[in-house]
Amino acid sequence: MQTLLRFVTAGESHGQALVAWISGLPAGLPVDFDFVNGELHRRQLGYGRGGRQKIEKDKVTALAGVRHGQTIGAPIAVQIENRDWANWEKALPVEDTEGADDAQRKLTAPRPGHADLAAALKFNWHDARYALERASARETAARVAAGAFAKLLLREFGIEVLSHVVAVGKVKLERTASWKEVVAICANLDSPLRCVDAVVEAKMKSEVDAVLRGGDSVGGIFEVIAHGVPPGLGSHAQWDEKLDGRLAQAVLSIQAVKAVEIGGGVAGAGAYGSEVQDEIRYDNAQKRFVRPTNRAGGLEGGITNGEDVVVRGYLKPISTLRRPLETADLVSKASVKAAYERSDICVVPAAGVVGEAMVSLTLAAAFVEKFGGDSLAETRRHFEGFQKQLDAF
Ligand code: EPS
Repeated sequence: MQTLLRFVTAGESHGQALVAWISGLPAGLPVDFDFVNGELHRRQLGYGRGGRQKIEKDKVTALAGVRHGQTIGAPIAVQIENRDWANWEKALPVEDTEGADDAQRKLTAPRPGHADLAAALKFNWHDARYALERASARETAARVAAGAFAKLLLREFGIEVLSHVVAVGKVKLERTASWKEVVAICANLDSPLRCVDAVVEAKMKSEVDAVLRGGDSVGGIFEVIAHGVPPGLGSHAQWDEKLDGRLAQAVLSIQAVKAVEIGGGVAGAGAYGSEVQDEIRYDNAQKRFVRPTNRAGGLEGGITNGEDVVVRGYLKPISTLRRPLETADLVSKASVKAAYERSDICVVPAAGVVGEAMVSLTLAAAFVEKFGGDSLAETRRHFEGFQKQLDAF
């Protein structure tokens, strides 16, 4: 479905820069660049990341759509410089200059699990370089920049979106995390894996160490929680308006995510109806319908129900391995070992920050659909009108 709030990204992992274009935000939204850059910084953290993060210091430059520190209702364009470009300019020149072929770092041993082979076949390249450049998770920096703008809008209306790490490999947090715990762990930038339980986090760290020693990689699960979401976002009326489906697509589109879960969706499939549905009560003080449990993850019928929206992303281990798997060469077709340059070992905390961005962009799109308004003041009037309607329900 075509939404008013849209975003796209451009940029390759070792190109000049990443770019994000965001359209559809109301005018008059204050833009806190420290917040946007803080989000980019959070994405660069996490135990088990590779050497690239020592090179990059992600920061946005606004190219369009922001004047005097606020949105002006025009499309926003932001750029994040790739510091590593300096080391790649010769290998990946924009123009096909003389001698460029010699410097080209061709990659003909596709990594199983990466886009290398599928994209080489699709575009008829006998070199996986272009494919990996764009398929690389470096692109997610641009998503986080776009997501930060979505977060800025949501925050104006009391909605906060954060994430924590539920599992790294076989080490799993076996209980639910409260919103308060998630807020605290996100505020602690020194936390190695953003897990709310220090004992479990220590075990996760050991898991990353063991995987590093073995030349392997490890996946895991992150959980994104959106707190303060009003009821009524998304719609049951049409398949592509259902917000759970839209969130699933947004989170599944993140590099290495192979499954998405809303609330207790996976466990629910093996339980009885009476164990899964969340009972409804009316809280007279708050003048709101509430639920003592939130197994639905804040969504019923594809519509937010006023509880926290809870979305989990399941990541496979990343596909670049220091001890590579067998593959077939794109040119000779001979059996060879897959390519290895340098890589991360565990990206679950970083993927969680990307998950926050994707959930925020999806919620912000649904928010703009419901409340509309060309200026923030107009959006606020519509929002407050709906709050009055809820109070009088
Ligand atoms: C990635 C490979 C690595 C990661 C990269 C994702 O980059 P490089 O090949 O430069 O070492 O670090 O992630 C990022 C650069 C990032 O900022 O997240 C890949 O192949 O997907």
